[in-house]
Amino acid sequence: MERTYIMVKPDGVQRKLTGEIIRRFENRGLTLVALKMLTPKRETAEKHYAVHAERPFYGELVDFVTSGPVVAMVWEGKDIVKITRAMIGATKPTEALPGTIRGDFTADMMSNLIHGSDAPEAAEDEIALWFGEGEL
Ligand code: D4T
Repeated sequence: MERTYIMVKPDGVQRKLTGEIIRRFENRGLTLVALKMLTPKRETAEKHYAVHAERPFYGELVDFVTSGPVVAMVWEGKDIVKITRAMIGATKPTEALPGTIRGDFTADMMSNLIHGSDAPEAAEDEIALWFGEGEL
């Protein structure tokens, strides 16, 4: 079964949207298989966003995601990556449709509440980065 890595970012935790986000995924019938709260280490956040290392927003992005507790989760289901990405909404605020998590709760590109893996292969790498063997 396909798995994905979902993370409620520090702004989502501070705004008390963790329950709302989990509720949406559970209502859809998706399966939560692992969950923990942690304040990310800089090294983990740098690896997670390594694809953006050369982009001008990289430093701010790593600062942001390490600024407080996040809720790290693994969700499972058929086509889970595509389904959760559709429910999360687009990265650009102008393209995040109403009805999506970003489209309903944020209009900011950086403080965008939630991360979801963008491909099954990326999901497996991210799950291995954020969770130890015994945590799954
Ligand atoms: P994440 O990875 O956090 O789930 O977000 P997305 O998958 O939707 O978007 P992304 O990886 O392209 O970007 C990661 C993160 O960086 C912020 N960002 C992105 C930004 O501040 N300025 C930018 O120009 C881009 C492309 C927003 C999300």
